Amino acid sequence: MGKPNDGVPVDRIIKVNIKETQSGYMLFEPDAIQIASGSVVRFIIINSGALDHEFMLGSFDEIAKHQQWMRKFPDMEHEYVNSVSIRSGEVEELVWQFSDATNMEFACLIPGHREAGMWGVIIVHDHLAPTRKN
Ligand SMILES: [Cu+2]
Repeated sequence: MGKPNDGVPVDRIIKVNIKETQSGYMLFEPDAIQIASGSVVRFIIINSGALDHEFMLGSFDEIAKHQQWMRKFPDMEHEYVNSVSIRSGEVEELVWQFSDATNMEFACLIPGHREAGMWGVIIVHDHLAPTRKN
């Protein structure tokens, strides 16, 4: 899975844009990202929407569990090392060191947002060079 950056240099910067469509979808662009195992990635998350959003990284299981929890306690303040909040019009960063090859998810777990499209997949590969560009 991985962990927050512990000071090692970043291998790659990935920009993720958040947008809301007129038909009610809320989307991450891109929504599928391939990453080399062992690499350190700085995600730059740009909230182009009118609402505040979140970017949370985790296994599919972790994201599903956290989504249940957010439904029960929608107003609870929370802070996690694998999550960042991005207010409308703002830009935030999350640095993550990926470990082994696996599939992960990123999502916004504000109630209703993941259902409106705010999720994507991260495929962590062994065979990608760490410096590979998009
Ligand atoms: Cu959201």
